[in-house]
Amino acid sequence: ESEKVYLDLCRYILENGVKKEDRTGTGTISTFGYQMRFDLEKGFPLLTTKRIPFRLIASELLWFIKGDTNIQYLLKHNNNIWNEWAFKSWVESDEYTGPDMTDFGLRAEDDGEFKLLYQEQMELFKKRILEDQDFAARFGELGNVYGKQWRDWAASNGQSIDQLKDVIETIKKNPSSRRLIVSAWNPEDLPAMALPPCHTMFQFYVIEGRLSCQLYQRSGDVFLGIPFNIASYALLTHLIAHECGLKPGEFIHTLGDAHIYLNHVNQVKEQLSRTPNALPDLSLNNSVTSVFDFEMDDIKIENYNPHPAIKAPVAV
Ligand code: DHF
Ligand code: TMP
Repeated sequence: ESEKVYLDLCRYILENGVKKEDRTGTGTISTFGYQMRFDLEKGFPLLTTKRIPFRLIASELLWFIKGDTNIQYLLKHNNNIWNEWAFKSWVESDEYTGPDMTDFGLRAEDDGEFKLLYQEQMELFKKRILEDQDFAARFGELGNVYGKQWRDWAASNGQSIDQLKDVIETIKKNPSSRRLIVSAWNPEDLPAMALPPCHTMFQFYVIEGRLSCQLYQRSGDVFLGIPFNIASYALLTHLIAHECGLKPGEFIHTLGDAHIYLNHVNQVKEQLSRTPNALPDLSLNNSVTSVFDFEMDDIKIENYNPHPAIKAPVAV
């Protein structure tokens, strides 16, 4: 089963990783340069050694595909995975007058009283993003993140480049092309992003009627982020293959700084003690033909039999 390559990555870092300080102050064990291959014909790579909430992955991907960069869309889909990074810019703004939220991620971990205060502010923030359009426009925005770069890259001549649409057109017209690339890494825009893109660029490859995708991810949170990233790019590859009349081939995941946060080590060990089950299947609504028309109800995971979820704090 192809989940083994992920478990091998976890084992590799536990055994060979080196302690490394990081931006969030949490600390990691890290390695540089690692590659995993997933054969998409052998099942959909949604991990079974812990339950992964697939609907969060699907709604995040549809958000990217729509070119949206505001967390309001995610909140409407009950998806909370990007809240902390929008909340951060809110509590650091002049308009915020509530209790001090400096380093809320770290402090919520070791101060129970503060955690309650933080959760209360976060709930108020979410409610306001959903109910107040003007507030959402100013503080739900993550800046020029993935959706913006994929669909509306600002060119120096003032025009906009739809990289995703262009790459799909080229896959159809010229599948042997070696230039099937989408880049989220826009150096000019980095200051205008809540988080510089982790999945920085991806390339497609067509051979014998199969569409493969390789992602270069500059920074990978092996326990929390990577399982989402694997499933997200596997889903994107399926969606594009579906539109182009191709079969899905391989997803190749190439990592730069691959790290396990020090407060995830016990969770990783627990996960490694479990035996993987068969991978699930992906089912797409055949009446939808364009990648740009998919909605949540058109995307289903079947035969998913995971072990229970394992909780871990996300480093902000
Ligand atoms: N920062 C860090 N430090 N690691 C990340 O993985 C990360 N990922 C981001 C943004 N910033 C990040 C976007 N993607 C979760 C998963 C992916 C993700 C953000 C968060 C996460 O917390 N997953 C939980 C379940 C969350 C839920 O059920 O709402 C998990 O257990 O997988
Ligand atoms: P960094 O910008 O300092 O590298 O921090 C980003 C952290 O978020 C890092 O731990 C990697 C993680 N991450 C993922 O693993 N996958 C993702 O999709 C995103 C957005 C972040």
